[in-house]
Amino acid sequence: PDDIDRREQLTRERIFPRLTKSEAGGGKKAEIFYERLETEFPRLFRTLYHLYGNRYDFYYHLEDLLHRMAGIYSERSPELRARDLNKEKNPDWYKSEKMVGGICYVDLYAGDLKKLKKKIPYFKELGLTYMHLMPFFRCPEGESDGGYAVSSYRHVRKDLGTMDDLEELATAFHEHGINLVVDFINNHTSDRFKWAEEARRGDPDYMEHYYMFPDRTLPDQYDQTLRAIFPEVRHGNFTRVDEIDRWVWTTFHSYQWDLNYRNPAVFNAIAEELLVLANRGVDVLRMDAVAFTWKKMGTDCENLPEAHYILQALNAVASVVCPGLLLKSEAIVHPDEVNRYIGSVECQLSYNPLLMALSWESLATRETKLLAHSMKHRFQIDENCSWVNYVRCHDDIGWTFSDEDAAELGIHGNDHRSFLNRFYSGRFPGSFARGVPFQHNPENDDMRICGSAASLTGLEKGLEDNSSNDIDLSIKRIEMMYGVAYSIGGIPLLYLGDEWGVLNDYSYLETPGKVHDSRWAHRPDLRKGAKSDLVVNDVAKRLTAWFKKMGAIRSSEPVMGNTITRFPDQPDPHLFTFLRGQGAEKLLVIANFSEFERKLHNDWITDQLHAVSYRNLLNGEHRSVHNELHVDPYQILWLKPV
Ligand code: OTU
Repeated sequence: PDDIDRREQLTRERIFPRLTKSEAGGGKKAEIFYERLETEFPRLFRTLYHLYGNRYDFYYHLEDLLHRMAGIYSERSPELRARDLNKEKNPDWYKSEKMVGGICYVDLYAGDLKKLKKKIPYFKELGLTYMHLMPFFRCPEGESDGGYAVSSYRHVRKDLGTMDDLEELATAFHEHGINLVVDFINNHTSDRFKWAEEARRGDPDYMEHYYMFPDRTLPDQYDQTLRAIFPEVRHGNFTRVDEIDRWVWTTFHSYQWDLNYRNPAVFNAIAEELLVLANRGVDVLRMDAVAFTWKKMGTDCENLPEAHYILQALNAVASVVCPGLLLKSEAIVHPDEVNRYIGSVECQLSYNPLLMALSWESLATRETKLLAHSMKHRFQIDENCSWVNYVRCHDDIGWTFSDEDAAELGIHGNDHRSFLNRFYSGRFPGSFARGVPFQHNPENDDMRICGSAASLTGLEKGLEDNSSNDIDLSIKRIEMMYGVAYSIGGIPLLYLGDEWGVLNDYSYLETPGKVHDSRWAHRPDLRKGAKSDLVVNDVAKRLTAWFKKMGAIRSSEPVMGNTITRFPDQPDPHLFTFLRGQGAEKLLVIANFSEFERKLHNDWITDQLHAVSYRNLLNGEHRSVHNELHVDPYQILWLKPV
């Protein structure tokens, strides 16, 4: 056997006898734990060995981790263990057509966790079975990066409720067939997290939980090759901690301290937080900022191999203690890198930032070639994994398409980004968008775009100009873009508020702690629901009906679930088309990204569907293939052979 096999075997022989049945809950319960551990140990050992095998205390930390896993497993409720078993028996559950996602802020959407529970009937009307609640954990008062600076995973922010409320909500969600999705922000903690507080007091063990430097020598060297994530906020990636005379690594804001994963104690501590949280009833953890967890001098410290090992090790840990739990990666980086986080032993789910960005790109150019070309060779992922397809979310839109893909079509990546930024910030002649620039970097003129779906698709401008035609086009753009996300394959994600066509909220400009972060333009207070000042009644009615319809159709069409997606060549430059399924179970989606009526030749449609008549599921229209198919401006068709 090669070296690593032997080391794994020896480690097993040495450590396993030191674990007891009783610490894993005893009896049959413990047996299940140890069976899973037997199966998953090889990959757990290998990933941790890659990360920490050269540390003098590797075996100590490995044993410590296994004890913690057993202990937390012993506390896992019978209900959640039954849920695990059920999901193990139906490993494709998240690929089902029944999966429809929604996201919202607990405070901005409902007020608190208890009130959010009352929204379940509405979620069900929309067909939602996957609810992502934005971070609701304890965080510093004042600025907290919208909750992404966590001060404790064991406490809910006071005004939002308690951990018991969270558990109650999870149980209620489960009773109604809804999976609970929660953020796990493990690249950094807030500077008020217990570990950071101890570090600031000078405790050497906790100082090693973070990257600390006595002076600027190393920080200056690192800074040479690091990207500025929030260049409008500050320069450099390090923050001074006066109390201990140190510089700490802070990729994002100065109050978000990056965790030092070179220290195995950090891995164990984070794994414990993850498992304890999972025991509250979370079904999916959205792994925040996965690209940044490992640092290496001379690199941009993004997407390093060790960042993958960390996720793989966490995946292995979860698969022993709470195998029902899925990890979803949030990697808003180059598409090659996005896809590397996806795998059944890493993250089973991933945001699809490329589909998101290129949908907006096509909407601006009215041409779908970059979208179609990119999807053709990048959409296909591990068959055990699934995309989460979104149009808008709480973050900015970054143009993270591949320059190589663009160049193949004669598009210059950076010039094109600059065009898109001008288009979506409303500075390009004829633009319908009312977006807000985000993190403009004067050094390279880079920026990202904020704004609600409605404002970015022209509703805000249409209302300003009092143009019912423009208002109508905006609604159609929203319907069409979400229509793609709902049908392309994977879990669609509705950013709640978009189903009312909520406009940009400019009140952040008068709010201390928000004024420098234009992402608040698309994070409005939605507690008044469709009666909010940012919502136009008729628009909301039309859009809500559309989302309910899409949810219902999707959930009842197995072809929308666990089937393949293909992107056959298609002649019209304004249409984006794809084909779901195989054999008799097929669906052809045609989306018009332009305000021009398009015609599609029947031969092409027959070639795809192998049928002479078909029905558009979205409006019930039957057609026979004997003349050209007319596609209205911004129309989307879900065509099923009949
Ligand atoms: C994530 O996003 C979150 O989604 C943001 O809301 C947080 O502010 C941030 O992490 C820090 O926790 O910079 O603008 O390239 O784009 O991880 C969004 C990846 C972000 C980053 C992404 C990050």
